[in-house]
Amino acid sequence: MPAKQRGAKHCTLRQDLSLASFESHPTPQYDAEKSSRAMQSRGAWRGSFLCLNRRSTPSTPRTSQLSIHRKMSPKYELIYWPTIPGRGEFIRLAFEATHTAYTDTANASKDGINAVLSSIDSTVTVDSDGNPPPFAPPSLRVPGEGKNGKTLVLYQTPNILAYLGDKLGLAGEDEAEKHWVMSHAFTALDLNNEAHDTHHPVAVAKYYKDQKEEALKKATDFRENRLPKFFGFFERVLKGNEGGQGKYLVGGKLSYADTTVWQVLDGLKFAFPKEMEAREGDHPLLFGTFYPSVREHSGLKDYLVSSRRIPYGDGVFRHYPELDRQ
Ligand SMILES: N[C@@H](CCC(=O)N[C@@H](CS)C(=O)NCC(=O)O)C(=O)O
Repeated sequence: MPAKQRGAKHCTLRQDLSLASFESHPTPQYDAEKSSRAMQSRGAWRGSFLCLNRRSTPSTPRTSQLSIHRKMSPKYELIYWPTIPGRGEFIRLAFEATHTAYTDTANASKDGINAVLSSIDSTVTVDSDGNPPPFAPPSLRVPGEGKNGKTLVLYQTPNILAYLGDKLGLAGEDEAEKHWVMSHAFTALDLNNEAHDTHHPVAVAKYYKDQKEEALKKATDFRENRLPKFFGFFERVLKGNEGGQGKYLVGGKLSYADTTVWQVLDGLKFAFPKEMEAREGDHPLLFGTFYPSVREHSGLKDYLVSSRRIPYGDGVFRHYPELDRQ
């Protein structure tokens, strides 16, 4: 097996495996080529690309559409698993909200996944531009911004968001706001992780069906105790930020805290529709003002109905009816 394919068990994209777990336990037996063939035979690739391109020519790679749409060369390159929104979506939203060109490499072509596999090649200690290796996707490549004008490679979703927040004007108006934005965005990413653990509470690399009993307990606690705590918190933040009029968590303009909280709320609506419907009325600013306002924000509004927005499926946010409110 070529070295660059090792450690990429993540990409088996088995229908029942946890996303965060795609993941962490590289297996010597893993064979990316076999896995890719298996995906194709299951229609996984085909289905995904059809979905991705459902409003455009089926064979047009997503990034080509984006580049044409933006009429400029993307400076930023997102390296993330194809066909799932996952943690890559937090980064896509930052780009889309600011009309920033980017390449979503793994979704741009069938071979794009090789960039993801190379990025987590377990034999690499440092890349040709002097960057240390990413631990896990997503990572961000920024040509010209690394040491001596080489390509900079960043990983960790919160780190990428903080970097882009500064560059794209999504990080608040001053030093204090910058850190408030970080605090709220990272809190939303905690909630994202807890949502993942509802269906994989024991082992990220095992099937949901093999931890269903624990998942039922975990999801019950998540729905009954954790969701109201997080929602109540964000409601308080919105209430306290008078300049934001319920639309923004920090200050009077959109930040990556808003896009990140929004994405988690949206994913939760997919995963726990009954629970969310029952709870929304308790948090009128969060669900009555903030959620629809961010959705309508310039850049996001068009993106959310475009072919670039990848549907939820087997990632962090999964709809298992038995885990929802009964
Ligand atoms: N804290 C990291 C988590 C990264 C992560 O778990 N990535 C998943 C995909 S969303 C993955 O492939 N993980 C592989 C692993 O943890 O071994 C982040 O936010 O970027």
